[in-house]
Amino acid sequence: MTLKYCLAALFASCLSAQASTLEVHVSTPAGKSVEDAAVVLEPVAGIPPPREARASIAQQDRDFVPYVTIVRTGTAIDFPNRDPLKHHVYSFSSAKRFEIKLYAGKPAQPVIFDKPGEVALGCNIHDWMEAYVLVVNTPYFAKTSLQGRALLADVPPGRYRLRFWHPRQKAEPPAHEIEIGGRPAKLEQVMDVAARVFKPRQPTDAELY
Ligand SMILES: [Cu+2]
Repeated sequence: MTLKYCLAALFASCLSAQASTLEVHVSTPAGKSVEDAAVVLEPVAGIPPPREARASIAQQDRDFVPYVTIVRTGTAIDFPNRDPLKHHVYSFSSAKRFEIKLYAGKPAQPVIFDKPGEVALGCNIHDWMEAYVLVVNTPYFAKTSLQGRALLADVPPGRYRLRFWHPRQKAEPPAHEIEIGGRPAKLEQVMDVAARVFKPRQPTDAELY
């Protein structure tokens, strides 16, 4: 095989893959950028085989970090406690019911998020702590930044169901099918999202709860 042939074959295989990017900007009806929205592309045909995935949601300064996490079904999530006090993380959501009882440091076992759906997290000790996990059946997803932008990279060409989700959405925008081709695509999405209301925090007491 000559070098020239090799390069030609490599070029052809790149062309056949033609992975592309989708950039989305999410804003409210009033035109304000929406942070923490999930942008999800579900392949209409042929979901790629699952791969082992790991994520982390920390407990830091008596809050969850980050506020929103998007993972693929089957992902193992660690809940490291970075505070010098104990947390007690739980969820009553049907997509994942669990609790990690009063603990410090990093629990030995991660929690496996094995069902698609939305999971609301709380802490038994600190009532104001809240965070969300969206579990999706696809490897193609992204979360919007403070500027309301999400970038989905390396998406293979094909037809996808595009859906949006936000923990404080007033209504989930209807999902619709789009075609991802060989070229980068951009689109705008409007989502009506309520402002975040922070529950009052208690001062740290001497018992370090
Ligand atoms: Cu806590």
